[in-house]
Amino acid sequence: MSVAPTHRTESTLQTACPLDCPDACTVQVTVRDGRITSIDGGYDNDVTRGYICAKVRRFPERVYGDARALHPMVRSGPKGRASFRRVSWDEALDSIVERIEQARARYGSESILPFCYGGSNGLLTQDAGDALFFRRLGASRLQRTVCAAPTGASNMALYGKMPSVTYQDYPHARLIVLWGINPGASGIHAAPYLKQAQDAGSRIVAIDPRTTNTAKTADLHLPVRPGTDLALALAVHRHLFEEGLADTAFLEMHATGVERLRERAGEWTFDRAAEVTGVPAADIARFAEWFASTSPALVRCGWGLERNRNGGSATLAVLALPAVGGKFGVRGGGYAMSNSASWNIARTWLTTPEPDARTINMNRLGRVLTEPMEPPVSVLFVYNCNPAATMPDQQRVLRGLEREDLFTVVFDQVFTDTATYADVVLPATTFLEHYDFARAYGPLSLQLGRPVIDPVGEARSNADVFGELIARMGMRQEGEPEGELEMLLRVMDELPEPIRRDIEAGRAATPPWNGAPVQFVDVFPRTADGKIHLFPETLDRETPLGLYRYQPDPASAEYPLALISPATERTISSTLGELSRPAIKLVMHPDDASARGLKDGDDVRVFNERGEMRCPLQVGAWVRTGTVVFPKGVWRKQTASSTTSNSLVPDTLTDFAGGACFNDARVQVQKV
Ligand SMILES: Nc1nc2c(c(=O)[nH]1)N[C@H]1C(S)=C(S)[C@@H](COP(=O)(O)OP(=O)(O)OC[C@H]3O[C@@H](n4cnc5c(=O)[nH]c(N)nc54)[C@H](O)[C@@H]3O)O[C@H]1N2
Ligand SMILES: Nc1nc2c(c(=O)[nH]1)N[C@H]1C(S)=C(S)[C@@H](COP(=O)(O)OP(=O)(O)OC[C@H]3O[C@@H](n4cnc5c(=O)[nH]c(N)nc54)[C@H](O)[C@@H]3O)O[C@H]1N2
Ligand SMILES: [Mo]
Repeated sequence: MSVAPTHRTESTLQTACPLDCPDACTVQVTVRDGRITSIDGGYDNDVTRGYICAKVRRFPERVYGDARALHPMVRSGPKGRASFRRVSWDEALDSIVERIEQARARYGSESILPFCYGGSNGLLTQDAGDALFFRRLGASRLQRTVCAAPTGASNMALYGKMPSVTYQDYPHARLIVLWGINPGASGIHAAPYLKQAQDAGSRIVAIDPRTTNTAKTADLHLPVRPGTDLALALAVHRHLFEEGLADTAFLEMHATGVERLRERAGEWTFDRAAEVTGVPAADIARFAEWFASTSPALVRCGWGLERNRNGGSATLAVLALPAVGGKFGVRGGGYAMSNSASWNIARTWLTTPEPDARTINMNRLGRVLTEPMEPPVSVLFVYNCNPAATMPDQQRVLRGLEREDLFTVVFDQVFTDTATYADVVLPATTFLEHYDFARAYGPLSLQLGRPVIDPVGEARSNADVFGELIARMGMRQEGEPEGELEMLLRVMDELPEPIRRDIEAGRAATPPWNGAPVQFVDVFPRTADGKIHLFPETLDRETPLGLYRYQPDPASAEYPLALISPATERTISSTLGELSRPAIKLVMHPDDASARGLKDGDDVRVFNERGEMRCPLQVGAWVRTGTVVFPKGVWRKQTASSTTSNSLVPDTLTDFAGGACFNDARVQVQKV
């Protein structure tokens, strides 16, 4: 199907960005003679307002860059050396089907492991044909826990993931708590709303070990030690309960587990929290007093606080604050968390039950591939994901990918670090070459993304490729959509009427409540009994020490520094990591640097018992002492050691929900 104008012409076409970001921008793409020349923000979207982030403005460099996967390839040399020969789609898919059949015959279907996560948030590119294919095969089920597992489980247990406050309502708040989130990089369209709020007299509190640009402009910055947010949140709860500031009338009507939470918060005086978090007790007290006395107050919970051993209880305690403080029921009050589950978009053909299969936690990929397992994983099918760069315990992951007896398929747009280890590489279209539905999770919107150019090379979309694999394996069932266009039409058919009309008219559709629901006015907890569960018993049973119990810092005398790896404006996870950029540096506080005789610009070795990474050092006071920073999403080619921060990250799991503990890496740093 050709979509691009074939005559010599220039046109500006509108589509939507489906990358894993809360904003889901409307974008305008200029296409000249069938080639993209530029991409920028669209205007048909109140939140995008004509601008987009710098990284997506560079997206044409990905579409036409040297790293682009243009044709199917099969391995022609030793594993991990990136030597490939070009083959036809037929040959590539035949070899995949053959290896899948062999694996099933020899070990059973559970020896096949699909591996996917954040490549695309669209409704056609994930959890669609891919889910049908792997479920029907009876493949192992992937627990997709690398991100948002603790925040998601907390939001679900407390509130049944009730829709939360959207960007548009931030200006109504009089106190905004930015907890472990850096909107300046990870969702830039929140910025104007935050500024508007501050201009209207709202206070902003930033809780982050780094002095980000957002923290710099905040009225109060609490630079907590990584992994200690639980102590801080419980100290605020204690203050509310002890000082008679908890909204007991509201809690009595709407919440369960109040006493259990109150009891576990009991030991967390401001002094004790100060000791653990490294934040002065007076600042904690100021925060607690502001929170208690201000309405509307909004807790904007991010993801930075979940990526550690206390991530479950910490996000639970943080998200519970608006309930205990009685902050619901007014516009701008309550909490803001991912809104991706806010509206039920049916994809009915996907819900047919399939046979059960074992589950595998993706954060343990290295172990899964290298330790004995019954049956072993013998086919790994990677798509929408770059695990060699993004999963914990990188060295172990790489050792697993090196296994000669492992058959690895990598279906991607570019030759990622993971593709280096592939047996078959399948070229994928980008969002500028296929249809998809982009769902925002900061604001609430749904848009149809359309191809603005023909597929580059022989790239094909997920929907088409998984559709074809289903057909080739003889697993197609009557009446289900096959391939991208049929799936697109089916989703459209199943959309509720007003939303569908907006989408057909090319607009960003907002769900009910005009896209800005007020919690406890327009929306209520979606838990089974409609209550808020402040002490979810099932999570308590799952948690080794029990809920709300602080697990101490894993630092040792040998490895005293906490290494965190936040999002940057350069990449989205590791997507766009192939593009050129200045040398990537480890950031360290001046006191920590001088204690080690290090100075700005030194080449350093960052190491622990798991591995090491070499890179230049940047000395700066915008990170707290005891903490060092190296960005997430870095590709191996970008460091002197061909390893990234993930080589130092343990594959331990969060206290509940099996999340990744990226920020529990503890390291030492030396001059090379
Ligand atoms: N530009 C850009 N945008 C992105 C992404 C990207 O890679 N690049 N990624 C997307 C994805 S997948 C996600 S999940 C979101 C993530 O978006 P954010 O929630 O903003 O996630 P992070 O960057 O992981 O962490 C946010 C902040 O938490 C701080 N932090 C680290 N550890 C702790 C801690 O223990 N406690 C507290 N309070 N703060 C801590 C970090 O210093 C960082 O400034 O952004 C999405 N948007
Ligand atoms: N050290 C450290 N590591 C981290 C984190 C951290 O905080 N610290 N954070 C983590 C977080 S928040 C997340 S969400 C994960 C994300 O980790 P991943 O899921 O690995 O996400 P990406 O790195 O964005 O890789 C997605 C890949 O999907 C491809 N892709 C995009 N669209 C399509 C498509 O339509 N079809 C196909 N077949 N492929 C497509 C992209 O080209 C890209 O290579 O990383 C985690 N890694
Ligand atoms: Mo993420």
